[in-house]
Amino acid sequence: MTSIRFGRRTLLGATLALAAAPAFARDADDTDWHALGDDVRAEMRWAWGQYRDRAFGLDQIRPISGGAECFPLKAHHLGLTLIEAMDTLWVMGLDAEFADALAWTKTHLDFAIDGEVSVFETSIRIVGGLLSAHHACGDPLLLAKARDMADRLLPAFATPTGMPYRFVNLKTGAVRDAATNPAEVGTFLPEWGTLSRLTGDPRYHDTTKRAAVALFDRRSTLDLLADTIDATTGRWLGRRASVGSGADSYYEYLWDAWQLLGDADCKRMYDVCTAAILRHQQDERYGELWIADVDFETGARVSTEQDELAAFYGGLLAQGGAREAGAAYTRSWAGVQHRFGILPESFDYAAARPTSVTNALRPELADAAFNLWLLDRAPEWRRIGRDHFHAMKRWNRARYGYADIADVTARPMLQADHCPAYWWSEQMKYYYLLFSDTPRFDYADNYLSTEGNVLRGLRRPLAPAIG
Ligand code: IFL
Repeated sequence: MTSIRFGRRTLLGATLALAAAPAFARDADDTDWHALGDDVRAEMRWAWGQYRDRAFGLDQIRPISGGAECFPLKAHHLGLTLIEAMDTLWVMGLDAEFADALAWTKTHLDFAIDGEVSVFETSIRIVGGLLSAHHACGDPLLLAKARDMADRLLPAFATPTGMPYRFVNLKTGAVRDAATNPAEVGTFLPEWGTLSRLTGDPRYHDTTKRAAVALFDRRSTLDLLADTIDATTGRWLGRRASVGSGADSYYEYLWDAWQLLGDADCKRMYDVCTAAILRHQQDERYGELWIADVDFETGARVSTEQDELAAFYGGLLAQGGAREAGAAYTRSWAGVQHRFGILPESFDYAAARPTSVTNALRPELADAAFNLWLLDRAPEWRRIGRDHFHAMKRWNRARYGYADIADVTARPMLQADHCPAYWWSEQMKYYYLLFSDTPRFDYADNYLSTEGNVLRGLRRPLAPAIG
């Protein structure tokens, strides 16, 4: 893998940029990290209390009005927040709250609904959430429910290429939408490989690996993937190579299949894709590293806009061995955080301005900071996570929970009445693990999915509070 080198001019640029950054970016590290971890736990407990009182068993609470909304089905609740929250509650030692969620899941969870869901979203959130809760407490019913859901998603993979349709009906198995993207083709193996390991049924692993390989086999001569593809014909429908929306977790899961399942094919595919991304997409400006969108066949730059979703990518690069590039990319995003407080949904690094000013309560920068910290324990990553948490507490906290931001450039920031269920599974867990040094987590040997679900590394207490 290649890594970037900084010249004198860019180093000078970086120094000037640092000098212009707000004072808190350079604070000496006098933070009481464990007290901060306690604060994260207290916020989780408070938000859970709001959800329990107003929306228990519903998919997502509306944090400003106290109402609720459905997701991933359109007109039926599956208790998504509860499923996403479970392993976070567990790792925080919120055992009574975990027990409530578990009891609801065992009594009420039913997937035999005549409605369609996104295969990708439902897998990372529901299959993954149930598997991580199973990892926490060992209850066999959680595994059975995860398997039931995977069985309902399986018909989507019955295409000539093995790449899945985007939507499937949970009851009838009817499928829709063959025009898909790398993330929705290849973000399955860690959860589905775990399912195969736990059930002894190889279909889950084999089906989802076939899909990931089918996409890789269609890479360009530059070893780049484009952003849209037809799952039935295998023909590319777009030309843009990106690490942002629609592509991001494809690369993450190639690495993760190696990390969690020891899959050497996936490691090789990850290395090939990453070498190409670093060769063709790195763009160094003003002492910052960005990953440009390029044409997948020519390598020509097509955009200097970055999705906020790509902010996770520095953590992945570092995990995969490109530590210097991963750290530099994460610092670029941290600079945007220092400037706006909360990252805008997309940002043009050449123009140094947001191209979308919303933020859907996103976890990606905290995710990268956590992964970098796991690798080297450098305090700078904890400080990025701390600033992310403090800004969230300041701007996203609403009457009944945490809310999206409609405009990160407004002061005060404008909130939106939405709390995505990933909030319960992702940043709250990343912050807590980053600050608390909890004995419930194995910091040396662990695996967190793209949704923050812990599939390896939960440590059960000697005398479990939960049976
Ligand atoms: O569902 C979340 C997950 O991290 C993902 N994409 C986006 C969501 C969070 O922003 O893979």
